[in-house]
Amino acid sequence: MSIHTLTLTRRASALFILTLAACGGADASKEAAADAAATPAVRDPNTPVAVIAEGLQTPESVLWDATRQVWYISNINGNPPEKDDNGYILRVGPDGQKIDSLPFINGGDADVTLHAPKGMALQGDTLWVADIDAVRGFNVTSGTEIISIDLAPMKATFLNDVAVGNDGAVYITDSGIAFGADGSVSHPGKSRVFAVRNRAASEAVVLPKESAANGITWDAARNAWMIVGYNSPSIFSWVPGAKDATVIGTGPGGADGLVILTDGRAIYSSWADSSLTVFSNGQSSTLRKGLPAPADLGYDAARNLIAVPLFMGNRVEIWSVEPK
Ligand SMILES: [Ca+2]
Ligand SMILES: [Ca+2]
Repeated sequence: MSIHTLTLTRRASALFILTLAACGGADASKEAAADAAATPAVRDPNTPVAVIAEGLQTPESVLWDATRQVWYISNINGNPPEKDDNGYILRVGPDGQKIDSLPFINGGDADVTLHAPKGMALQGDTLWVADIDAVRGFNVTSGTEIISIDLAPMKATFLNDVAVGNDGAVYITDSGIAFGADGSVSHPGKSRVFAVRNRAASEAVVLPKESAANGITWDAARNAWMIVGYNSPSIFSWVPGAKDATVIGTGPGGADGLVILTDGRAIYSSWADSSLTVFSNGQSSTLRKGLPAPADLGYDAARNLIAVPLFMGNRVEIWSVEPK
């Protein structure tokens, strides 16, 4: 299997070169190429900066590692709740370049268990990954599985997003959902957030029934967690230690990935209207549409890039999001 094929879309500079080459021959082409090299390409806001188009099977989450300058992409490979031990995590370079000839972390390997990896978070040299009813820790350099924390005894059914708190704990959402043979969604579990401290899990907060907690991120300005649900239009805030979450706004629903930009705006993906939606000053507004089944977002703050895994399309698009 070919793991990677990369499609870079540098439309502005490429078109410029092609146009001049057609008009002016080889010399003009060389000059244009020199100009393009000297001047950063102007980003077309309606074209992704990069597209990772092959080697992906049901990608759910993308995570940017600023230290190592790589994107991690989790691939469910099959049904999201199925324990088939064939999930995998790929690494690609800053512009989506191939790094690994085989998946970096592969459920197919004898010493790795990985069924349907979803959200990821980095803590030191540990890459935490949500995997149905377990959260697994891998060494981020070697890919070796270090630890697996089983949340099945606490009746987790659909662990989804992972984030590291400023208290050093690892927070994991549980959507609490299950899928029937006909694809119908039921809610046998709670919509909630787990905290893992010193390898011990506890229930941090329970959200409204059937909201299907999904994306979670720390909101430093609010000194609270922000959480969105796949089955709720509500945007939740939870202050650590508080008994309940509160609703701080609404959006289109079907929410999945959630990031907060350096300018303080939150951006989340919505399956309901195939969008990236901005949440700012208590209001949701559409940033970009035309992104079907957009799952858990990656964010490179230094380059103002958001990576969007298109769950049904087996591709990841990296978009430029300029700060305000
Ligand atoms: Ca799988
Ligand atoms: Ca998710």
